[in-house]
Amino acid sequence: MIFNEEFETMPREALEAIQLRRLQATAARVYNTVPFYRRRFEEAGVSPDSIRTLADLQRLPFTTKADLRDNYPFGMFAVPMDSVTRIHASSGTTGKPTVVGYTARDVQTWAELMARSLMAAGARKDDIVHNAYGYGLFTGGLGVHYGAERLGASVIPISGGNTRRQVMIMKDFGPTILTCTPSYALHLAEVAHEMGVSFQELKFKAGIFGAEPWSETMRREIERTLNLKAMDIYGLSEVMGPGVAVECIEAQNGLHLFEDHFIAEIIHPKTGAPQPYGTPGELVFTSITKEAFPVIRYRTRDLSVLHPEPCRCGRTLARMGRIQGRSDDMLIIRGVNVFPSQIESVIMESGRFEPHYQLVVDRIGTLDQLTVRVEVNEAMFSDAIKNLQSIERELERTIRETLGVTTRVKLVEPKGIQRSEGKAVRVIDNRKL
Ligand code: DLL
Repeated sequence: MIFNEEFETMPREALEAIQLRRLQATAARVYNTVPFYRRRFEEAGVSPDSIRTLADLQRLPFTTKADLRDNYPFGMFAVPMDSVTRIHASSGTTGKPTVVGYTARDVQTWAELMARSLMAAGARKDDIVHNAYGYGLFTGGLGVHYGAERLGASVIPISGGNTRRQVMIMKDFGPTILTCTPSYALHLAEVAHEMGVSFQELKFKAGIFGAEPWSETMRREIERTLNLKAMDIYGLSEVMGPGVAVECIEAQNGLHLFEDHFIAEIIHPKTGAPQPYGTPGELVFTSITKEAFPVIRYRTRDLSVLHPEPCRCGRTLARMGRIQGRSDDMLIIRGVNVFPSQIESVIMESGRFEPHYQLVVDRIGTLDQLTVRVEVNEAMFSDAIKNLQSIERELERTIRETLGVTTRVKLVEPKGIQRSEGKAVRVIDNRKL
């Protein structure tokens, strides 16, 4: 490790001392500059100087997506607009997006954290980064872009889409690092294959994939088809964008959280009670260095788990487990709770299907029905047309035996599932219509 070793490998007590100092400064700043936080602190009977230890963080109130929406668009900003140099937004599934702002220093901090992320995932200044995250209001494109520049690497700002052209550029420019969503990585591989381009002849050594849930089996599939090492990267606009946590190339086992900038907690998604290390629950973040848009105990709805043990790469930063799903993504099918990522694992484990699937939820009378649409390859489709049904029943049985949930499996012809250029749409919930 050569980048910011100081923060990434320091003893936890030293790191926690920095966190406390930064937390106290952030709490004082939001109290004095954001009317929403002052009101919330007062309602909870806390003032910034009542924060004496890191444990006092738990006395501060949570912030939710609804709070951000109520203050749309700029009501949560902690600096005047003339200090804001960048605005991003995350598209909500319903209604208005969530709007976030950055000062010039925030943009620098973000670039630094993204440079550290790329570094942890194996990128160096002599690398060429093919950045196929979307540029625009989405934080993926520009987030990775600034980080790659900060690292000193060469960045190809290709953005998402126009996939055949991307393949040509990958072939001609010889990029060594691929950054995009995991679903788009698979689509790139598919189009490359159609064009007669093999990833074996491309120069990629690592891919840094995130912005949507994916499973360990999907990682293996991506590593095999794209002939690279695949690392998971996590972040969200409300907290910064990509670069909140990332896997290291050495261990590929959990995402290192940049705790010198963010304090992470795990809480019980229903009761809000803090959970100890090792117990899964909802991730909550407090930003401790942001100027324009600090967040206090922001409830992400993302489900994960935290581990404090140092990693074999040398980092002492806590690690979060791969995101298991979102608490609002959980499907309850006839009383059984199931996350899309669990179904993905079962589909991929069998090794027979393409890594393209979609879950459709309908209400039939008073009962919810889950249809799992899974794509098969050309060979299987022509070959299996006769016994398609028995394959469907078999997968239904495996899903039922593994997850305890009854589904209907529908095999789909090659290319039958729509490809995404950004975040894949895995769940179609017709109950909400
Ligand atoms: O998706 C930021 C990002 C860009 C992360 C590029 C990684 C790479 P939003 O659009 O605000 O920001 O969406 C944030 O996406 O709350 C998670 O539910 C989901 N998400 C992000 N990264 C992962 C991941 C960006 N590695 C929301 N695994 C988050 C699973 C992820 N889900």
